[in-house]
Amino acid sequence: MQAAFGMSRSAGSIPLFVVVTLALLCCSVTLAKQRYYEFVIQEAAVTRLCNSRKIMTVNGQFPGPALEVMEGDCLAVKVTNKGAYNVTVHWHGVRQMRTGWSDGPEFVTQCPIRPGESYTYRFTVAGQEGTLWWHAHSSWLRATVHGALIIRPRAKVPYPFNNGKPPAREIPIILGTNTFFSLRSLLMNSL
Ligand SMILES: [Cu+2]
Repeated sequence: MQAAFGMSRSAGSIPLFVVVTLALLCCSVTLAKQRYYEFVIQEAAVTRLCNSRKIMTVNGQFPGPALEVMEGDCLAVKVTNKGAYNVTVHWHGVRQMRTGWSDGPEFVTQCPIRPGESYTYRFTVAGQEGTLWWHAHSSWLRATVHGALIIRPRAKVPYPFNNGKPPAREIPIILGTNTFFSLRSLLMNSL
């Protein structure tokens, strides 16, 4: 033991604990993925029940894009605001471990993203599996700026239901309210 310790401290050699730590780090890095997304907040024409109107969207989609990740993944989401209003994005239900500045409530953990500007949210989904959602955390914008965040178990980890097997079929369902009028004008008129 002493000899091994003595060897590890000799010039040019690497201490054993450093090798073990690096090996463990490499393992966790290979299991977890870095995932990058771009959200462009922009107005887009959307048709529902034969009625078209312009609403704020992410990438022109309503609901916005569903993000599919695995537990342990690191996410980076660059949000660019091409709309006319301040906005932030909240990752509903995600435990922000030491990344509170990526949680999203405007004026609580960050200043809003102003029109023409962008902000990159960086966080890890750790110790969580299931379907959450993300949404604008800015007044009426949350009514149309939202989407699913699907967190699957990491490779070789059983699902927490269905005897550990993946479900035969998945259909993300997002409940929302469709209006035929401008939510912004409704809000402005009610103040
Ligand atoms: Cu929320």
